[in-house]
Amino acid sequence: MSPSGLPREDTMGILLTLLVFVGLAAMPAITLAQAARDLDCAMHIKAAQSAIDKVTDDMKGMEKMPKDQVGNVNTLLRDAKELVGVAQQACNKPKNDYDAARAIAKAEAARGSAEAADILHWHYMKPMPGMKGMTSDKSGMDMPGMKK
Ligand SMILES: [Cu+2]
Repeated sequence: MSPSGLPREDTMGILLTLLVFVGLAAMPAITLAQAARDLDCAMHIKAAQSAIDKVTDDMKGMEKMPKDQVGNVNTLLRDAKELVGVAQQACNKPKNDYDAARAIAKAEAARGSAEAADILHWHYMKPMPGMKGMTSDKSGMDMPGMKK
Protein backbone atom coordinates (compact mmCIF):
# COMPACT_ATOMS: atom_id res chain seq x y z
CA MET A 1 0.00 0.00 0.00
CA SER A 2 1.19 3.49 -0.77
CA PRO A 3 0.69 6.49 1.52
CA SER A 4 -2.40 7.46 -0.47
CA GLY A 5 -4.10 4.27 0.54
CA LEU A 6 -4.19 2.94 -3.02
CA PRO A 7 -2.26 -0.13 -4.07
CA ARG A 8 1.16 0.86 -5.38
CA GLU A 9 0.41 -0.24 -8.95
CA ASP A 10 -2.78 1.85 -9.07
CA THR A 11 -0.89 4.88 -7.83
CA MET A 12 1.71 4.45 -10.57
CA GLY A 13 -1.02 4.09 -13.15
CA ILE A 14 -2.71 7.29 -12.02
CA LEU A 15 0.61 9.14 -11.99
CA LEU A 16 1.44 7.96 -15.51
CA THR A 17 -1.99 9.00 -16.75
CA LEU A 18 -1.55 12.39 -15.11
CA LEU A 19 1.89 12.79 -16.68
CA VAL A 20 0.49 12.04 -20.12
CA PHE A 21 -2.29 14.58 -19.60
CA VAL A 22 0.07 17.23 -18.30
CA GLY A 23 2.37 16.59 -21.26
CA LEU A 24 -0.45 16.88 -23.78
CA ALA A 25 -1.77 20.01 -22.12
CA ALA A 26 1.68 21.62 -22.10
CA MET A 27 2.41 20.95 -25.77
CA PRO A 28 0.21 23.64 -27.31
CA ALA A 29 1.52 26.10 -24.71
CA ILE A 30 5.10 25.33 -25.69
CA THR A 31 4.26 25.68 -29.38
CA LEU A 32 2.64 29.04 -28.68
CA ALA A 33 5.61 30.20 -26.63
CA GLN A 34 8.00 29.30 -29.44
CA ALA A 35 5.83 31.02 -32.00
CA ALA A 36 5.79 34.09 -29.78
CA ARG A 37 9.54 33.98 -29.27
CA ASP A 38 10.41 33.93 -32.96
CA LEU A 39 8.60 37.27 -33.27
CA ASP A 40 9.88 38.64 -29.98
CA CYS A 41 10.59 42.22 -31.07
CA ALA A 42 11.42 43.23 -27.48
CA MET A 43 14.45 40.94 -27.60
CA HIS A 44 15.76 42.68 -30.73
CA ILE A 45 15.08 46.09 -29.22
CA LYS A 46 17.03 45.10 -26.12
CA ALA A 47 20.00 44.12 -28.28
CA ALA A 48 19.80 47.41 -30.18
CA GLN A 49 19.57 49.36 -26.93
CA SER A 50 22.65 47.73 -25.45
CA ALA A 51 24.59 48.44 -28.65
CA ILE A 52 23.51 52.09 -28.33
CA ASP A 53 24.43 52.16 -24.63
CA LYS A 54 27.86 50.71 -25.38
CA VAL A 55 28.76 53.43 -27.91
CA THR A 56 27.23 56.14 -25.72
CA ASP A 57 29.42 54.96 -22.83
CA ASP A 58 32.50 54.82 -25.04
CA MET A 59 31.92 58.37 -26.20
CA LYS A 60 32.11 59.69 -22.66
CA GLY A 61 35.44 61.36 -22.07
CA MET A 62 36.11 61.81 -25.79
CA GLU A 63 36.53 65.57 -25.50
CA LYS A 64 39.88 65.39 -27.28
CA MET A 65 38.30 63.85 -30.34
CA PRO A 66 37.99 66.26 -33.27
CA LYS A 67 34.52 67.77 -33.33
CA ASP A 68 33.65 66.54 -36.81
CA GLN A 69 34.49 62.99 -35.77
CA VAL A 70 32.39 63.24 -32.62
CA GLY A 71 29.63 64.64 -34.81
CA ASN A 72 29.81 61.73 -37.25
CA VAL A 73 29.69 59.10 -34.52
CA ASN A 74 26.85 60.92 -32.79
CA THR A 75 24.87 61.20 -36.03
CA LEU A 76 24.97 57.42 -36.43
CA LEU A 77 24.04 57.11 -32.77
CA ARG A 78 21.10 59.46 -33.26
CA ASP A 79 19.92 57.38 -36.22
CA ALA A 80 20.11 54.31 -34.01
CA LYS A 81 18.08 55.98 -31.27
CA GLU A 82 15.43 57.16 -33.73
CA LEU A 83 15.12 53.69 -35.21
CA VAL A 84 14.90 52.08 -31.80
CA GLY A 85 12.06 54.50 -30.98
CA VAL A 86 10.19 53.48 -34.13
CA ALA A 87 10.85 49.83 -33.30
CA GLN A 88 9.54 50.34 -29.77
CA GLN A 89 6.32 51.91 -31.05
CA ALA A 90 5.75 49.08 -33.51
CA CYS A 91 6.59 46.53 -30.83
CA ASN A 92 4.37 47.94 -28.07
CA LYS A 93 1.08 46.67 -29.44
CA PRO A 94 1.70 44.80 -32.65
CA LYS A 95 -1.66 44.29 -34.40
CA ASN A 96 -0.39 41.21 -36.13
CA ASP A 97 2.71 39.17 -36.90
CA TYR A 98 3.67 41.56 -39.68
CA ASP A 99 3.80 44.45 -37.17
CA ALA A 100 6.07 42.43 -34.90
CA ALA A 101 8.33 41.57 -37.84
CA ARG A 102 8.44 45.23 -38.84
CA ALA A 103 9.48 46.13 -35.30
CA ILE A 104 12.27 43.55 -35.55
CA ALA A 105 13.41 45.12 -38.83
CA LYS A 106 13.58 48.57 -37.23
CA ALA A 107 15.37 47.22 -34.15
CA GLU A 108 17.97 45.47 -36.28
CA ALA A 109 18.42 48.63 -38.35
CA ALA A 110 18.97 50.50 -35.07
CA ARG A 111 21.51 47.93 -33.97
CA GLY A 112 23.23 48.29 -37.35
CA SER A 113 23.54 52.06 -36.95
CA ALA A 114 24.90 51.68 -33.42
CA GLU A 115 27.39 49.12 -34.65
CA ALA A 116 28.47 51.41 -37.49
CA ALA A 117 28.93 54.19 -34.93
CA ASP A 118 31.10 51.85 -32.86
CA ILE A 119 33.16 50.82 -35.89
CA LEU A 120 33.63 54.45 -36.92
CA HIS A 121 34.63 55.48 -33.41
CA TRP A 122 37.24 52.73 -33.29
CA HIS A 123 38.43 53.65 -36.74
CA TYR A 124 39.00 57.21 -35.55
CA MET A 125 40.76 55.79 -32.50
CA LYS A 126 43.58 54.42 -34.66
CA PRO A 127 46.71 56.39 -33.97
CA MET A 128 46.90 59.47 -36.12
CA PRO A 129 49.85 61.84 -36.26
CA GLY A 130 49.36 64.91 -34.16
CA MET A 131 46.12 63.68 -32.67
CA LYS A 132 46.79 63.70 -28.97
CA GLY A 133 44.43 61.68 -26.87
CA MET A 134 43.36 59.46 -29.75
CA THR A 135 46.26 57.03 -29.52
CA SER A 136 46.04 53.77 -27.71
CA ASP A 137 48.68 51.24 -26.78
CA LYS A 138 48.64 47.83 -25.21
CA SER A 139 49.17 49.24 -21.72
CA GLY A 140 45.87 51.02 -21.86
CA MET A 141 43.77 53.56 -23.64
CA ASP A 142 44.57 57.21 -23.55
CA MET A 143 40.82 57.73 -23.49
CA PRO A 144 39.29 57.07 -20.08
CA GLY A 145 35.84 56.46 -21.51
CA MET A 146 36.96 53.61 -23.69
CA LYS A 147 36.21 50.02 -22.84
CA LYS A 148 37.44 47.00 -24.78
CU1 LIG B 1 37.52 57.12 -28.46
